[in-house]
Amino acid sequence: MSAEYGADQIQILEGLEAVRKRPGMYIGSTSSKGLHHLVYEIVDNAVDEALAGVCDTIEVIINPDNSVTVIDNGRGIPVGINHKKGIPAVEVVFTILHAGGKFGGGGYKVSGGLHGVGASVVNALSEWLEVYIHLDGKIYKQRYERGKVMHPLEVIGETDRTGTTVTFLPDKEIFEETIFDYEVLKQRLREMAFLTKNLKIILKDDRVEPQVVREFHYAGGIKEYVEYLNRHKDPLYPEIIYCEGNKDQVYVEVAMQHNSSYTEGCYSFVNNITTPEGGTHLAGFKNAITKTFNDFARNLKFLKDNEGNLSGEDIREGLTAIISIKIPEPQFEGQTKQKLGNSEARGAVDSIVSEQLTYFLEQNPQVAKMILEKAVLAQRARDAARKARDLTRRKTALEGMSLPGKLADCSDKDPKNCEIYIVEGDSAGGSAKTARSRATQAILPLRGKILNVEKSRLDKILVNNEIKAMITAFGTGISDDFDISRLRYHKIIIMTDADVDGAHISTLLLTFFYRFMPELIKQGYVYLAQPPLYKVEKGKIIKYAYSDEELNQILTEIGRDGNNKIQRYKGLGEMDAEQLWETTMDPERRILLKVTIDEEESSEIDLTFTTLMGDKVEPRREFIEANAKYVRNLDI
Ligand code: 1YM
Repeated sequence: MSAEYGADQIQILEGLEAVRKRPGMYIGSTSSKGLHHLVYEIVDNAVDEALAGVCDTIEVIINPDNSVTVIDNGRGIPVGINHKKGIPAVEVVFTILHAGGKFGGGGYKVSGGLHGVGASVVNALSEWLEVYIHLDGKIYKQRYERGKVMHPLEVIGETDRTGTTVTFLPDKEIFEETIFDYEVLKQRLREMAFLTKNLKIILKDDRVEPQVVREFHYAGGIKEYVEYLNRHKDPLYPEIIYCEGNKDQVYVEVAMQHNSSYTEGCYSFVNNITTPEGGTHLAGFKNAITKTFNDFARNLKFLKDNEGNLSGEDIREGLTAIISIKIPEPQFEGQTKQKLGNSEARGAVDSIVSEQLTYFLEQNPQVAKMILEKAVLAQRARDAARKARDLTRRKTALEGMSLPGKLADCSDKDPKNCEIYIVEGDSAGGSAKTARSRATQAILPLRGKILNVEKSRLDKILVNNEIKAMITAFGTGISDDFDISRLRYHKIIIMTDADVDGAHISTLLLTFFYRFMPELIKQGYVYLAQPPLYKVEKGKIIKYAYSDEELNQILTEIGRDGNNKIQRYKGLGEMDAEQLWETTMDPERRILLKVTIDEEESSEIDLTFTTLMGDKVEPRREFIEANAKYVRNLDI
């Protein structure tokens, strides 16, 4: 071993030591999310091989000890000595921290996203990692522990194939959570497979008997992705519109199809990484479809000469679309670095979509007609909604700000201190009004079920009394008028019975917030109250249990005998005001669940609401059965 090798080793360890000291800087967090990120980093390198056209199958195995194995059939990571560092290239890949992106040119790299820092980071954060390379007829192996090389790269056998296999065990000293979630990996790997036409990704879970195996392989790529996203909806026409092309070094792929719903689901990706905040590629797409459909609307006389253009939103009503581009040097902007900034992407997507969509619509005039008819209806509903809003605005200007009659408001006027409980039913509403702390807690009782916003356009939604009451109470306005700075309460707490009906009402309310006031959820203002399921009494002791496990725990504590009185609460109405305060409303004692949105999974959330609230019964039944264990905790 040369002296230089030793010197390099010291430098290497310092690099990986930095990763171990501040893992969050490299993988975002050390929570479950960061843990799963390790897998994506290794899979990304294999997907790069697929994008280079030299790999068609990737296998991911969760092993019984919670280590993960990733196998590809690409060229194999190079094993020759890297002249700059004096060690095999593969050792460089796993032990030297580089600032994202790989060396060696050519092709598009998946890396370049938020944490595209690669294999060395995974190695640094693993108790151990082993790499096997099948190359030039030989099998090479190297093992590392917490980033340190355990032995020089060695040949351990012969082979007639090429490819790379990596197995790693996440370090328990680093991660709060080291158990992989099969569903989370499944979701992301399926997305990867949709985005990479013809790549076969196999996921195996070896922790369970019998082994669980799923295979994702889509010859149609993003066309099949759109089909999948629309699978519980009614497509407006059978075709998936597809555009593809290259311009200014940007490779563009777009697939889209309208369905009969009123919500838009456009998802954009850059080099296979989701861009929840969009950016230039999404802007180019929106511009292209707005322009193209308005041209058609004029030509086909859907719009009269004296009528204004269809808005982008009208055209995108019910549209499901995937916009996926590949670009050599993506620049990400914005607070979370998830928004594409490259200006050449806007022009490339705009011109490719404009040209190919125009051609498609000329060839399929009946499809053009159906989309335009829907857009015109959307435009009328939007006009009607605006008029209704203007009317209420004028009315409130005349009469002053009049809060809904059912609202029992709090006296404090500083939103930071204030909470509003949205309560199911008048009787529970009554107890809540008695129980509350008047200074800071407002109560808004809702009568019966609120309107299912998934099945209505904005104009219908705005005349619904329960919804109107919420909008005025919150103070924010809705949709285009929405202004979060006018929010009157920084906690919006949904309080419903702990039964199926209660869960349904909560879901209706969450759907409404998610579709029309998403900022409420994104900024963390929405909560679910957790009423207790049981009251246990033994002599003077009274205890409440919020789950079956807790009930068991309490019974063990106080002794299981004939003197225990157990009451199962069926609804909030069964509690008197004092009990409601003690168990569900007292800030010192209550349990609140904060409702959050993971933006990276928004296509799945959309599907959840469609499934729960849409027209089709069968998928809803399947969803509820599959998620029954979550429904009880309202853990949406
Ligand atoms: C299970 C994980 O890492 N596969 C993989 C990685 C590489 C190559 C092939 C590869 C890339 C190139 C040339 C190139 C990597 N090579 C490097 C580096 N699977 C997995 N498969 N030959 C082989 O990009 O030019 C980094 S990753 F830098 F050594 F070339």
